Formats: sequence, C-alpha cells, structure tokens
Amino acid sequence: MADADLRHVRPYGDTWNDGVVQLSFSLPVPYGEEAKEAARQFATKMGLQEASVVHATDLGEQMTFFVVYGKAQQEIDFTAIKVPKVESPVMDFYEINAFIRERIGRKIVVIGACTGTDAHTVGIDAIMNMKGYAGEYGLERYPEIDAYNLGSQVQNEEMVRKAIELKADAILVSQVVTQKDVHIPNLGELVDLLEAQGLRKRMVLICGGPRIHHELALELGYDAGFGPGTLAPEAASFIVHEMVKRHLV
Ligand code: B12
Repeated sequence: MADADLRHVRPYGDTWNDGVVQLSFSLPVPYGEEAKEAARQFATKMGLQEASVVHATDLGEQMTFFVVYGKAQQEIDFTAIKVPKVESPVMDFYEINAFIRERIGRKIVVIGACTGTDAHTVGIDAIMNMKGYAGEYGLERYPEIDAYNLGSQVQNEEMVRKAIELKADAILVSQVVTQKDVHIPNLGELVDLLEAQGLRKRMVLICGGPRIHHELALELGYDAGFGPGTLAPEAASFIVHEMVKRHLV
C-alpha cells in the first residue's frame, strides 16, 4: 500500500487515489434508457469523470432510482480538519456509579424526552431504558441515577416544568426528524425557556439524534451533542464530569 499523503486525500476505489465514488439518487423521470442517460449526465455535471450507471430501478410513478460510479477530482487536506468533540473520558457503568457516589455524594436526577412534534422514541429509549441497548444498560438501571423518560412529543414548556418539579440535574433531548430543519428552532426554544427561568446554568443540557453533532449542539446553546451509535455510558460520563467541573454537586 502506498504511503498516505494526508494533505491530498482522495477516495480509493480500485487503485490508490483514483477518486472512484459510488453515488445513489432518484430522478423524477420514467424508467428506461433515457433515464439512465439522464443520470449519467447529471453525475457528469456534478464533476464525476467516466460516470457510469451500474444500477437503475423503476420506482413507479415516473420515478427512477440509480447507482452511479465515477471518478471525483477533488481532494481533501485531512491535516487541516478540526472537529469539536465531546472530550470527557468515557467510564463504564460501575465507574460512573462510583464516580457519582464519591465525587457528587448524592443520586443525580436526569430527565429525557423526544421533544416537539418528534415521535421517534427509540433513540432516547436506547439511552434511558432499563434494558439498555447494544449491550449497555440504560440510565434507568444506574443505582446512582434517578432517570425519568418522559416519552415522545413532549413540549419544551413541559420539559421545563418537569425539570423544576423533579429538580433535574440534567436534561436529555432527542431529535430525530430534521426535515426542513424543524429541530433547530425546537432545540433553541428549550434553551430560551431555561434561560428565562434562570435554570440554564444550573443544569447540564445535552441533545442527541442521528443528525446531531457536538458542534451543532454547542452552537444552539447545549453543553454537548451526541450522534448515531451513542451508548448510555458516553452520555452519563459527560453529565457527571460536567456536573463536577461546573460545581453542580
Ligand atoms: C422507527 C422509525 C419511525 C417510527 C418511530 C417509532 C418510535 N416509537 O420511535 C414511526 C413509524 C412512528 C416513524 C414515523 C415517522 N418517521 Co420515521 N423512522 C424510523 C426509522 C426507520 C428508525 C429510527 C430508529 O428507531 N433508529 C434507531 C435509534 C436507536 O437510532 P437513533 O434515533 O439515531 O438514536 C441513537 C443516536 O442518534 C443517539 N441519540 C438519539 N437521541 C438521543 C438523545 C440523547 C440525549 C443522546 C445522548 C443520544 C441520542 O443515541 C441513540 C442510540 O445510539 C428511521 C429510518 C432509519 N433507518 O433510521 C425513520 C426516519 C427517522 N423517519 C422519518 C420520517 C420522515 C418519519 C415521518 C415524518 C414519516 C411521515 N411522513 O409520517 C414520521 C414522523 C412521526 C413524528 N411525528 O415524529 C425520516 C426522517 C427524515 C429526516 N431527515 O428528518 C427517517 C430518517 C426515514 C427516512 N429515511 O425518511 N418513524
């Protein structure tokens, strides 16, 4: 294998740096040879060289799905990439409970929900449910955490009301639907409501979902953001470290 020059990175297809990528998309045209040619021309206009349609499926209703191969000419300077990440060390179930006992000295209270109009509960359940996800217990199983999963389509006002009632140390928000960027104002509204109540600085606020990343979360006024594949210990480790760091104990 050739030595990678990380300042000039291109996709690897068949040979080093050949730039070959696979692209899939649908066009609103009836299936046929003209459709394939339209897809090839579209990929060429995107800048792919030697574009070739390797798969086309009739989706019905004048819609065709394509898979196209082609050679991209662009390259990336990998050494110049900086991505904000959640930096706190990840502990396991036992270490987190011990950390809470020793460094916080009381049980902590967390509330979580899928908020706004979003009804996708599987993500927040994966983080909170007793039975857990991918081999990791959810927060309800942690003896040192009182975890309240409020479910789906919880309005921001209700989140704030519950946070006050339960004296929450941390709020966990899940946002899965991102069509038309619906998650942006919804996530921002919760921050505004917490600030209006003077609560924002007194609690840890995190969000997660398949299209959430840490940088976006910080921009929106959250303490951290967690993307696809997150496990409960990652969220819990961040919460407890953040509580100690900010003296919220
Ligand atoms: C199951 C599902 C549904 C179910 C939800 C059932 C339920 N009780 O949750 C039902 C059928 C109800 C549904 C409805 C809809 N859905 Co739907 N659904 C899905 C599907 C197939 C799987 C989602 C899922 O369960 N993922 C598994 C979990 C474990 O992953 P996750 O959510 O990413 O969670 C992980 C991380 O993101 C993170 N995480 C998530 N939240 C949080 C929170 C915190 C605090 C932390 C720390 C971490 C964290 O940790 C989790 C574990 O690792 C996806 C497609 C897909 N394959 O992803 C579409 C999908 C999400 N749905 C979609 C859509 C459009 C809809 C509808 C609008 C469809 C419609 N027109 O009616 C409705 C919306 C309903 C509503 N009001 O929200 C789109 C969203 C597109 C977009 N970009 O917004 C998707 C992507 C499908 C698609 N390709 O179009 N859906």
